Amino acid sequence: NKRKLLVAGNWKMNGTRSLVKEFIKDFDTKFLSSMDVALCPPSILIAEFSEGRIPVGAQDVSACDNGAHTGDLSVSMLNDFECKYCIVGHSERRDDHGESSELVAEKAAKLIEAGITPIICCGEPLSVREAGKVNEYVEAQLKAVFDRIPVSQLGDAVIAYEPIWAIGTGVTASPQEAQDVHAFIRQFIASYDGKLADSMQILYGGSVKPDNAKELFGQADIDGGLIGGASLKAKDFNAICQAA
Ligand code: G2H
Repeated sequence: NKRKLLVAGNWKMNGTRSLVKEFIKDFDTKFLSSMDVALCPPSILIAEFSEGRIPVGAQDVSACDNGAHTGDLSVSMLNDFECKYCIVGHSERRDDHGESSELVAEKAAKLIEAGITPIICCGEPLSVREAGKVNEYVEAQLKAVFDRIPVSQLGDAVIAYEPIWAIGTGVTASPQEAQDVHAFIRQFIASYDGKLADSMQILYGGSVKPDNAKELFGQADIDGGLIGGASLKAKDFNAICQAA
C-alpha cells in the first residue's frame, strides 16, 4: 500500500493578494480530507491564506535565529503565521543564491526543530543526466541532509525530486524516468533506515500538469508532486489533486 499523497503548489515569485482570494474561492476543499495538500506562495502572501483552509508553506527560510539578517525570515516567523511546510533547496535558490547542500541541510534541521515539515528538493541539470550520473548527483545532495539530521528526526520530512531540465520547460520526465530516480532515492533512504524509507513522501516536480499527473502519481515510488506553473490556477491545481 502506498503512502498518503501530497500535492504542494509552489507559486515561486508569482501571485497577488487578489489571486490568493480567487484561489481560496476556487480551490475544492474536498481534497483536504483524502490527501495532503499545501500551497507555498511568496512569503509576503502567506498571511493572505489565513482566510482559507489550505495548509500554507514558505518557499525558503533562514538557517539562523531571529536577529541581524536583513531580508531573511526565521522558522519562528513561519510558525507565527502557521506555516506547516517550507520548501528548501529548490534548484532556483541553489542557482540564484548559491545555496549549498550543507546550507539546505541546516535549513531543514531548523525547520524540523520548529515542527515545520521541510520539502527538501534535489535534482540534476541536463549535463549530469546526459553524462549518466543522475544517481550520484542526487545522492550527494541528499547525503548532506541525512548526515546532518538523525533519521529519528526525519519522520515528517518530505523529499522532492525535480530534474532541472524539466522545470518550467514543459518537458516532463517520463513516468519511468522519474520512477527510476524515486526508487533510487528510496533505496538511498533505506541505507539509513528501512522504516523511514517506507514512510517518507517523495514528490516529483517539473512541469506537472493536469494531463500528466495521473500517470506520474501512479508510479510506485512517486507520492505526489511539487507543482509550479500549474499551481497558479485553482482549476488546474484541483485537477492535479483529483489525479492523486
Ligand atoms: C519545479 C516546479 C515546482 P514547474 O520547480 O517546484 O515548477 O511545475 O513550473 O516546472
